[in-house]
Amino acid sequence: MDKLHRLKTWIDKCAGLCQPDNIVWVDGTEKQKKDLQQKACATGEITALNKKKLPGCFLHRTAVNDVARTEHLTFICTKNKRDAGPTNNWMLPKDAYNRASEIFKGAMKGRTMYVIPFSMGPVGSEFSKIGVELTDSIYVVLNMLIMTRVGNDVLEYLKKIQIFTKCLHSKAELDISRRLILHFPEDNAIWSVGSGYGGNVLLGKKCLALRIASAQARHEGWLAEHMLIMGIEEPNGHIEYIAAAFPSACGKTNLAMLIPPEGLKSKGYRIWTVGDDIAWMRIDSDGSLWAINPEAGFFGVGPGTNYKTNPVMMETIKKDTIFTNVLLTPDKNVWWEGKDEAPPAKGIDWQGRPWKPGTKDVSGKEILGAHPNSRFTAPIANCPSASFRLDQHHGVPISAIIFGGRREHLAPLVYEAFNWQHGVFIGSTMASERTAAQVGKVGEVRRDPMAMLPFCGYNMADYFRHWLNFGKRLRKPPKVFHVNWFRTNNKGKFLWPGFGENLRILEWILDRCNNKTVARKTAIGNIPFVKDIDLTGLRISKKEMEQLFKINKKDWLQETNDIAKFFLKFNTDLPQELSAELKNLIKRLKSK
Ligand code: GTP
Ligand code: SPV
Ligand code: MN
Repeated sequence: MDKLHRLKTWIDKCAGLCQPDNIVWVDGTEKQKKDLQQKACATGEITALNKKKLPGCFLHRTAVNDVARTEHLTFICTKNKRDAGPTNNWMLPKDAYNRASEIFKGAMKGRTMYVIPFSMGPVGSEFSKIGVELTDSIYVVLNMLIMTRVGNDVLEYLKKIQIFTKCLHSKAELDISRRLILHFPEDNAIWSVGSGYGGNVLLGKKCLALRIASAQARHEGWLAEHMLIMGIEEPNGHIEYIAAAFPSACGKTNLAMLIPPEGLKSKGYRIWTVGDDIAWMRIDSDGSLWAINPEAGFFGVGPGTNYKTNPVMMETIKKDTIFTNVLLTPDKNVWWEGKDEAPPAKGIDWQGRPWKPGTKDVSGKEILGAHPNSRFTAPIANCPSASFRLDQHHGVPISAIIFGGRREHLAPLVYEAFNWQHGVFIGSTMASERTAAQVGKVGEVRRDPMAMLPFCGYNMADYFRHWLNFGKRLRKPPKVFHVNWFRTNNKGKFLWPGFGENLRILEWILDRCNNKTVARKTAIGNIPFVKDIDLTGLRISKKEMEQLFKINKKDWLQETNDIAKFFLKFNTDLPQELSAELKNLIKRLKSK
């Protein structure tokens, strides 16, 4: 019996629907990768960049209306609507398959269907999951080769376990009115059609590793989270690992590879990057929390990335990187707003049009060279701070969980939850100003529990319950914190310098985890005494530090109204522990 029989039957069925001219299996070899790069260059799907300055690098431009995740076209398809919950778009599986089949039908005529067997996590690890993506986009193949572990060893492992997520993708006509991103947790399947943008089409990432995996994790007793993982090593060799959830484009990548600031250099810290976007976390036999990064690459935001904000990433993307929707310079280099060097005198913008600095559109607004959500795809192996434990099957032990978001005025620089349950409450009430990573109005505050609003593959009330129960199974739950790097003064300027300087806050967080420092209890949680934050070498006034930690009770009471409104969505499904936490918060805010 052919041990790949199930896989091949499914491929045949999908080929019958999409009608590709031929089918090519992706084997993960360098030779095949080079051939595909050449082929995609020949059709203009990608452009080879300057071989001296950016060896092995390419540029791709997406369609103009296909530059970010389209959450309104993303669905969780379950038999019962309740299982998708009030925060997800829902479709009946039967209807979803029918609607998408109409678009998939014959969509690959004249094209090749690529079969990509991939592993999220080290091949063969208990933590890992296998997927197979079928796609008609070489861009997707080349990205998946960077972002996941692809190749014949995956197929060999699949022969043993026989379980995989069925991922079907076609660009079809790249028509936004015929675009659907569908998740079938009950069938372990994903169908994505009509898009060519990262989060919509690299199906191992948000679709599998978060939406499908979160639903699996609930049943299997683990957590699939939108979190970075990093290690902080002290000179004595001791490494503490933390996991942090910030919404899209709120600083995960930057934190995961920070460079210690000048003033803390003498302390000799070294940072290890384990992951910048997704964490899969389990309770091990020792009763503590262990995490792996299921990905093998970064899909990072270009604009704002430079040698000052993120030198480690600048080193990482020097070779073997795919750039999407950035500006192309005449010498076949790339540029984006906020890169180190001044804009080139001329170039080709992200839409493929001639561009000069200061070019304005008809309404007089400046035209950007790179799209605000332009990205690069680079292998973790290129990263100078890549953790030596990336391929270890058990991952790393987690000491602290950090939530965070962009809040101009409300949230202090850092505060600590009183306990696990309060920590889950803090995570469940997170909110952030919207960024360019998703289609919608930038800047608008939206509630984004655990940074998972767009990525939770099941009813979020059940997700909160899962988090609450999870803590009870941990022998010593990690401490939970909330950070806000984005508070501004009355002139709209960031109060906190951020980036590498954030290590000063991580230092306090770890001191709290190791009972090395005391904190000040406030209505919202424990906050630092300013003297306990090492500010050596940082020019920040006492007044600014006070502003960063100011808790405005009136604003917070206003916030509790918004939280109550959000909780109402879940009706009686909301765990009673969370409404109790809200009540207590209001009581604390109203006292004194
Ligand atoms: P996704 O890939 O969308 O999940 O984003 P991310 O959470 O990894 O965000 P990333 O690190 O790419 O940062 C997004 C934007 O926030 C960039 O423009 C950064 O320059 C900016 N940023 C990151 N960290 C800080 C910080 O500490 N302070 C300030 N002010 N900006 C920051
Ligand atoms: C995000 O938006 O959170 C990303 C980019 O990490 S994407 O893969 O497009 O979702
Ligand atoms: Mn992300």
